[in-house]
Amino acid sequence: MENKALSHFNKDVLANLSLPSRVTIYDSTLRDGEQMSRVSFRKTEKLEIAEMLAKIGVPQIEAGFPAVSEVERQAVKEIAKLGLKSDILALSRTCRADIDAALDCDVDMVMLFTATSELHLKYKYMMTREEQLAKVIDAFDYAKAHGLKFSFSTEDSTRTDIAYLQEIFRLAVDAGAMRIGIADTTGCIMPSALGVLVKKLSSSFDLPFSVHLHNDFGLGLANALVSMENGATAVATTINGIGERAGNVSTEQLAITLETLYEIDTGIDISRINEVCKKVSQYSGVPIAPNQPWTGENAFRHESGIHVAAILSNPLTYECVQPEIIGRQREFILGKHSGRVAIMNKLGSMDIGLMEHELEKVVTMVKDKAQDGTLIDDDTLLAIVKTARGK
Ligand code: HCA
Repeated sequence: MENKALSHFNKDVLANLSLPSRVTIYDSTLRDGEQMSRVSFRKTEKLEIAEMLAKIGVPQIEAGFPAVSEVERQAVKEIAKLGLKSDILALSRTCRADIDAALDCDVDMVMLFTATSELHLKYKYMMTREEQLAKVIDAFDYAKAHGLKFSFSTEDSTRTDIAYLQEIFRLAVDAGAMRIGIADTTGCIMPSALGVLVKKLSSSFDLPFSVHLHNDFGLGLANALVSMENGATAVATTINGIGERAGNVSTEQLAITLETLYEIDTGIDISRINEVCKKVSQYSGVPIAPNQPWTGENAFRHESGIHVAAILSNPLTYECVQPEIIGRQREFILGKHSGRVAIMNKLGSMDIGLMEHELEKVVTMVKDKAQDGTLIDDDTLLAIVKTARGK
């Protein structure tokens, strides 16, 4: 289906951006998503979610953090054994015990990470930079000695000084990391500042560059986009944006934005992503808000009489992405903002024809009845029609 989402302002700006031809979305629903308070997937649910993600073409799945527990390790192991077409990744701290647990799972890539900010070094690790560098070098040597494919990222990177990030990434690059990246662990960086940071770091090394972002300020998606405009080629996401605290960048929002606004290939079939969102909502117990972009029940619902009349003439008037593109359907709702055209359209779909004076009455009665927020469903409308006809 033709993409009609682009405004001419977007087109003008896109023409001057240097964007990657492909962005790798690595979905962390099963790892950071499950770190959300009260979320705990059963192993069977994890396997099913991984299969669904692979089926819709998510290129990489961060399946878990094997060192967390034996149960976690078994789940990652079984996901890796499924033979899915997505690459399966596992998270690991930069220590031998974690690497051993990840090795045991036989995943496609192990994601080594360590926290680099002074705050984390002093209060979490109680370690100096020199001690940290020695630890990281040992982990890289151990990974290499075991023929491990690994990436390396730094936690709390957005509160770390850039020279230290460059120093530690140099070690990872020299040790043969497949990808390097940063995490905005507390979701505290502004888009414009992140753009500067990503540009400096990604242009310092000839390696794919990833970002893992949190949504504490609601800036996750904006930060993902600005990262990509400045050299990032991989973004961590979670279905429905679930994750620690306010969560992560949502897989569906990023995929739909890249495919429609940026016209960048993600490999993901966005027409089937809604099914995965519903399943993850069911298994995580985290409901999808009615106004959630693209997947919320209101995302393609229209009530205002002005909107409905215009959409009936051309849907683009009030929709930039057509619901069919993401496997959904448009809905017209009758309520207190409804107008003649919307009501006539609804009556037409129910094969009900009215005289002009009857229609006038129905319009007034629909608006009156809906004043307190009551939704006018088919039965209510039929009752109103009967009254208007004097029956
Ligand atoms: C966490 C770690 C992390 C980063 C993981 C990564 C974060 O706090 O659980 O580097 O890929 O947000 O810092 O998810």
